[in-house]
Amino acid sequence: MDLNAKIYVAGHRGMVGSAVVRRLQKAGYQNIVYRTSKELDLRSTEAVNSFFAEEKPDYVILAAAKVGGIMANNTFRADFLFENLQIQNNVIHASHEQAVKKLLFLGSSCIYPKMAPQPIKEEYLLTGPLEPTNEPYALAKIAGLKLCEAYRDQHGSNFISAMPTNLYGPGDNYDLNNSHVLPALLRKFHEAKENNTPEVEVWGTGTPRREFLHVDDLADACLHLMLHYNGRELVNVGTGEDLTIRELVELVRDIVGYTGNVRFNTDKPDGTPRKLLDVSKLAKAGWRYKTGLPEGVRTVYQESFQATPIS
Ligand code: GFB
Repeated sequence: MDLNAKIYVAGHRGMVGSAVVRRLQKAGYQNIVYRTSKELDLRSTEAVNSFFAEEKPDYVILAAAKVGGIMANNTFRADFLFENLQIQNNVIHASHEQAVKKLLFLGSSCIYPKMAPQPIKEEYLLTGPLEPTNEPYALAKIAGLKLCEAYRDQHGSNFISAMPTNLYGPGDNYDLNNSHVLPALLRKFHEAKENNTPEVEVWGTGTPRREFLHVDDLADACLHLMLHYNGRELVNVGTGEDLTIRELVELVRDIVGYTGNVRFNTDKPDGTPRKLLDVSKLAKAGWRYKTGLPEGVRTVYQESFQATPIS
């Protein structure tokens, strides 16, 4: 990928896409193209085809998706399945039509079976039933990575797929109904501290385990894969370390400095009990994460709540 190559980053305004753009710019890439969703509706086949015919990107990083936390996934089930299928079908097919040299498709660790052995190796895909709260999203992502494999098999396309673990970082979604757990906890504890609220509600039992990766590390891994990985098999991207939601709650509470009570609302879903990724494949390809969770959460808290408060 030479520094003048034209790289299309789909989803450049999202947390992942914006981190990818920052990482590419830092590496000196000069010719990054992107469109806002107003300028280009990725759910429209016609619009995507005209965009690709006009721009003819050399490389594509597909970071556009409809995403959200456990509640959003479980509530907007049709949207998560349908819109993600539309976006990825359009972008992957147009990349094939325009002979894109290489495409990176981004999935999620929720593609693996709910009861997969831990840590989860890439080969455990499709060996058991999915976690029901995010089955529609997971099915869309499985279809996406299989589409990449199929274009490779049928046409020799260099389309690769990476499966990141739970992500956090700048530009995260802090809407309490739709967000993931980490931004939700930051916001809940921050507001409770500001308002002297005696108790904060946390969802589920606190026993599920989750792994968290700073999005800048994911962006670094994406560049690494674009430069060094051309395999058919998907690649897990994570830290290889996890903690319970209860431990995460303690960590975030300490960083924010909230001293009130925490109540676990067990009427809310827990989701999958554990989804720790086996990251040895990526380690063999020469990549490791840099930002530890306490450091990452501290930075995000400072940047998102103390420098420019979330409104
Ligand atoms: O991050 P999260 O929404 O998604 O929830 P998943 C992780 C865990 O945190 C669950 C608990 O056990 C939640 O019950 N939790 C506790 C909370 N308090 C809260 C809270 O205030 N907000 C939220 N959101 N959770 C998503 C999938 O699963 O992860 C997607 O639905 C995707 O498909 C994404 O894979 C990475 O880790 O359960």
